[in-house]
Amino acid sequence: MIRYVSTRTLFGFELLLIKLALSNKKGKWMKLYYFPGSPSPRKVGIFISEKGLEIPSVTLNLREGEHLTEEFAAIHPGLTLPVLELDDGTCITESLAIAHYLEQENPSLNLLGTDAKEQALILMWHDIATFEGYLGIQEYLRNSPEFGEGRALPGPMPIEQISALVERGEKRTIAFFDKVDKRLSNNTYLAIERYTYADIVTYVYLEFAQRVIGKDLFQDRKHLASWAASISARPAIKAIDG
Ligand SMILES: N[C@@H](CCC(=O)N[C@@H](CS)C(=O)NCC(=O)O)C(=O)O
Repeated sequence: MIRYVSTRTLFGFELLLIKLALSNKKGKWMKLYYFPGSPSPRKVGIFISEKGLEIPSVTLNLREGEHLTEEFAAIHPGLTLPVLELDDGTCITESLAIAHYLEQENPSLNLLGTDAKEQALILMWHDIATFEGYLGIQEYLRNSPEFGEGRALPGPMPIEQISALVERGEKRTIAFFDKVDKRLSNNTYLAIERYTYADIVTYVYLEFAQRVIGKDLFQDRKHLASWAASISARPAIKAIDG
């Protein structure tokens, strides 16, 4: 049983505090280690906002290196965000695993599929977006001189940059924009006929990629552009963007 409540509940905040107090037997509360400016934690932030959940969070500014500490390494030796720490101290990393856990515990507003076919299609588009979109833009960003040396991959091990991956990363990313535009030319949403986690993930990657590359990559892709406009107008996304 998850000990938090919908922000839409009138007495939600009081209830949240009572439940958190009850859950604090071992001095631990569920919390999300988070940074809104990076794609992986942002996906989970939107997922939580869509579900109307209130989960205490600890923000670690990745750009300032606030996650590169022994204290955070004790929570997650992989040194990445997001991390969901449960009341019993269990730490769940990997955004899809966190989303899966939260969906199981909070099934209303289904975002990961209600049957085998829906679930498979959502996971399929999740993986396409991650391997083609996310890894493409990470290749571009993390091998660019501005990113700094030795951080070409996240994690504790220093990995040197390979400058040729900047161009390859950009190509992969642009190809992903084209793929999404094509898919949306005869589908309203990416995976199935309604908004799902696949749309959240893809939207976060594309919007991030556009900012990183510094060009308007939406405007000439009209299907993608109108889908992105409808996603960005969602109250849950506006709520976390402030
Ligand atoms: N597979 C992980 C990826 C987590 C990840 O790489 N997060 C990035 C932010 S998008 C990070 O924490 N980077 C830390 C760093 O670059 O040092 C997930 O889906 O959550």
